[in-house]
Amino acid sequence: MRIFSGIQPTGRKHLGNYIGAILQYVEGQQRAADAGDVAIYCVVDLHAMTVPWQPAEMRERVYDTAAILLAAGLDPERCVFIRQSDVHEHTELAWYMGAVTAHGDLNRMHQFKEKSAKQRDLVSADLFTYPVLMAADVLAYRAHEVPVGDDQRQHVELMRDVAQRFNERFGEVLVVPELRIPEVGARIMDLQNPTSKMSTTADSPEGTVFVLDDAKTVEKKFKRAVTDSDDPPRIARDPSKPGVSNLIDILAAARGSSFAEAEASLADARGYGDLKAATADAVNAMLEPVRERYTALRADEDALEAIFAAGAEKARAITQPVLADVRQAIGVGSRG
Ligand code: AQP
Repeated sequence: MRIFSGIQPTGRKHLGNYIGAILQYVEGQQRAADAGDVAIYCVVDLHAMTVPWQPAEMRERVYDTAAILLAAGLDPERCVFIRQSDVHEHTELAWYMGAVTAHGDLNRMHQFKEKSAKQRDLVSADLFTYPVLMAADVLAYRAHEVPVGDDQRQHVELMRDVAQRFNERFGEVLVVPELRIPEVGARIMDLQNPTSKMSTTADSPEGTVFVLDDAKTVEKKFKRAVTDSDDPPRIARDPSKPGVSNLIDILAAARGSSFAEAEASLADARGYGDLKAATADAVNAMLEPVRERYTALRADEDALEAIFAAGAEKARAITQPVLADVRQAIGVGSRG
């Protein structure tokens, strides 16, 4: 059982990224190893080029993200940890996958619609074909499982269609991967606007909790979280109570418990203040050790580069034979 997932390089990974993706990565590296296989995790710098970026900052943000992931518990000895641009098979396979991707399907992608609407100068072709590169990222490893948050559901469905179409036309060369969304915390919402997902680009500094926020800032953001005005308060997951439901989800994910356990633990709460305080405490308990480890890891860029170099070598040992099979199947390159 092989796992692949990618994460964008920003220094400001938020609680949604942490709960929806990073916690799953840490759990997945052991599960893959127990099954005699491997998990591959990738900092996707090429995806970060689909919207305006600063060349001087790109590497810095990659190091920031790498240090957050390692601080969270990724172990480069137990998983394959790479920077996307180091493994050229991703981009080569993206070209081949483009040949079996329908333009109309790309046009339907919600993320393209949302992100293209925000661009002032240029809506790049790369923003449009982003899901093709994402498909190639996964398919190059014949991964079986893609752990992501709920917002990536449509992209993973597209990658499954692409793999199926390729296999129907050229033979069973690629593995059709499965989506894996966490049971608790698949969609963490903005604390100030709990009907929108917590997001890097939402420009909601008070509603977004960053992994590297200090404990006081985390407390303050939860204290100000939008909940409800009903009296007496009702601490329950309910579609009519998005703010309260979101806090219960975060509390459960941060404690590693079920929703029901998180709700039950607040049965004697006097008001939403107790829910906010309990959630802030649980989040700080989860993130404090990560913040501590981050500082030491981020300080040593040479060590981070060495980890990427070793990861790329392990990655290529998997991707090169897959690319050779793909080239053979589609009739490009030498006879082999
Ligand atoms: N709010 C969320 N709840 C649960 N999971 C989430 N993810 C993102 N937001 C939430 C998951 O995090 C992983 C990495 O996402 P990314 O590489 O897209 O990183 P990002 O660009 O920093 O994340 P955002 O906030 O999703 O960006 P924008 O602002 O562009 O929308 C993915 O598995 C994702 O599902």
